[in-house]
Amino acid sequence: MRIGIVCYPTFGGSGVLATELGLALAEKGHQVHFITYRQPARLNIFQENVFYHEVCVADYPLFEYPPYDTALASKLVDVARFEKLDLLHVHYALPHAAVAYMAKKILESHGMVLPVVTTLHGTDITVVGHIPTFAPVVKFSIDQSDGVTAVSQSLKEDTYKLFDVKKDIRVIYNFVDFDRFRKCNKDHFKKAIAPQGERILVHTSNFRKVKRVDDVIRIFHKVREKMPAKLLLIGDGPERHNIEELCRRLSLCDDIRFLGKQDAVEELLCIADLFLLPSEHESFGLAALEAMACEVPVISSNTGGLPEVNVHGKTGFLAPVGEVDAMADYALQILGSDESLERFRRYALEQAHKFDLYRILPQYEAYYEEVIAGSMANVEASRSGVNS
Ligand code: GMT
Repeated sequence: MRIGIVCYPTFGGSGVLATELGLALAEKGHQVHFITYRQPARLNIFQENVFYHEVCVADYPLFEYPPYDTALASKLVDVARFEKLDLLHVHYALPHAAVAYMAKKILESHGMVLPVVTTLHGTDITVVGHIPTFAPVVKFSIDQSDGVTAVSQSLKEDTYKLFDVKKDIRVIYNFVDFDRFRKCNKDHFKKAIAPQGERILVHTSNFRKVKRVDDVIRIFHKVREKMPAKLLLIGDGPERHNIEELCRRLSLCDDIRFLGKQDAVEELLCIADLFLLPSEHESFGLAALEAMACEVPVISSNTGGLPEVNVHGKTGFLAPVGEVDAMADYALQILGSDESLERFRRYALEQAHKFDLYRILPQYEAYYEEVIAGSMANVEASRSGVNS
């Protein structure tokens, strides 16, 4: 199959997932074309069957806002026609689903049918997508997609709640690649970070408000009062400055390392004892799943799709958003003894296996086939309608 993939090429979960999906599809023999404004962060190795098409937005003095959507639509038309794409898979509804719809309509005028699958990732629905500035376009373009998937049951339900969409939404969970995310020996890292054998807590995110990184610091503060511990913060984003200020105010700087954006997150997860994800919204929590694959238990909020990933009392604990005290108590419960930590580690790994790439990938392939068949059937039906 020849598949076009559109995503945000940044370190955000949707871009990571889209890139990993494309690479895995290519490995299975599909031809995959990434169409983005920058090379996706994880598209950093040569792979046969993988092609990259950069979207360039021409500048012009009149443009206060360069028209990226138009540039992307034009690129999609060009790539779809030249590479004879069988299907376009866009990740994150905003603006990708609307742009895909425009490209599809232009291609129809050239006599080409391009089925479009839209994957909803989270904030495109729960945070930014449903504000009045964007909602009518997001709703319309979801309904116009030939196939729509959501990364959790909770996100599917939120989509129906927040938008009056008619489309049947298929849940296909996010996945983890165990070839990459698995327990490994990085004792030299561990010694450098926690020379006295302190417990290591980790948080990864894009440091946006929705991640509540300040709660991460407050949880760590409470844990740190009861046991020697270190905190690794991986990622970067708008809240970074405020978080640094908070660390200083709480005199935690010696025990917290800001590591910035890291390519080899898995190597750091290998030395972690606990992962913290106290987000305000989280449709799935890919970062938590990657931690669990490396046998790291998770303390998270109980929002969105997190309860579908993190199992309370087994793979970690969940608490309502903002309940820092409860989260810290749970953290201490897990970290309190080697025996309890090992038990949580085992369950975390077992649960992560349910989201193994090799279980999820065939679901996408089957769905693509289904959507293509449906589109073809619609074309046949409208042709015979015209002829009859
Ligand atoms: O907010 C982010 O972390 C980025 C965002 C994205 O789309 O890049 O992540 C969303 O998609 C991820 C991949 O499907 C999910 O694992 C995250 O839970 C989701 N984030 C939120 O819902 C806040």
